[in-house]
Amino acid sequence: MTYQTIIFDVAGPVATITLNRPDKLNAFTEEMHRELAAALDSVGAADSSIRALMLTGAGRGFCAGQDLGSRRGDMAPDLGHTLNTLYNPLIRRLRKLPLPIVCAVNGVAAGAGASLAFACDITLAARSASFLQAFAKIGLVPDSGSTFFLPHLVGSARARALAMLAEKIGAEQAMQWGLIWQVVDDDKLVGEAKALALRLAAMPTRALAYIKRALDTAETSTLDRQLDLEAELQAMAGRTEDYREGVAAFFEKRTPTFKGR
Ligand code: T3D
Repeated sequence: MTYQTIIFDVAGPVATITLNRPDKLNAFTEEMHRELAAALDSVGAADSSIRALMLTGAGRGFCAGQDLGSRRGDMAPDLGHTLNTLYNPLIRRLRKLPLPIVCAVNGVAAGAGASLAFACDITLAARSASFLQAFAKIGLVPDSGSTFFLPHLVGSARARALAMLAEKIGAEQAMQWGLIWQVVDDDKLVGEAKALALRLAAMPTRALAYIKRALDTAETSTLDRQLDLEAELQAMAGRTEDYREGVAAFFEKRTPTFKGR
């Protein structure tokens, strides 16, 4: 498939998706949603040999959320429909993808662009990047998971101020508040994100997928339910080839070679 709004690149076990509408700071269009869905489906396909995904943006922005070009004028579009058919499936696809996702936020992440960064597993940001809950500025409600991610990541007080005041915060502050994992010098961002994706791709992929599932479930669970889920997931992890390899490598005092099986 050829893509117009994203760049989809596969190098060994790592796939990279680059949002590619730099003149609009990679704002979402329907076409971009369709292309992202297709790329994510191919990455997550049962016969795929990809074991980690990296997501970033082209140019000086990461993603400015919905392209407002199609929202101008005297009209009342059904935004619930857009969320149900485009944004929510995207966030669900990312969270359910049975692979680790590294996000490299190369510039401003605004509106649903910020939600996208928070939905990934490990998010790095360039020192010059910023995060903006732009929604209230245009009369909207944070979406694409932001009302869920924000309070879980930074607590209620900061979540409310970020969502209501719609003030931009820098990458350093985002890291200090726990919105992202690490800040990296601008010129090192892509290299570090690729290295991290490669490192994750050499890890026991199925165990990483189960970790994703356990942590996602924990956000709305109880200790009792988590204990049951951990037992279920550990039973599956214990049947993997990678687990046998991990234990064998431990006793043979060597680095394990995981195959993602
Ligand atoms: O509608 C639905 O379906 C519901 C779903 C909603 C999800 C959402 O994401 S709603 C939130 C939408 N996004 C925004 O409100 C953010 C709008 N953008 C900005 O606030 C600013 O552009 C930024 C803070 C992100 C960056 O500011 P700055 O000063 O660095 O750049 P700029 O000059 O504003 O933007 C550069 C260009 O990108 C500019 O185009 P031009 O004038 O050079 O031709 C600007 O218009 C364009 N651009 C930036 N964001 C968007 C955009 N064009 C269309 N849509 C955008 N969201």
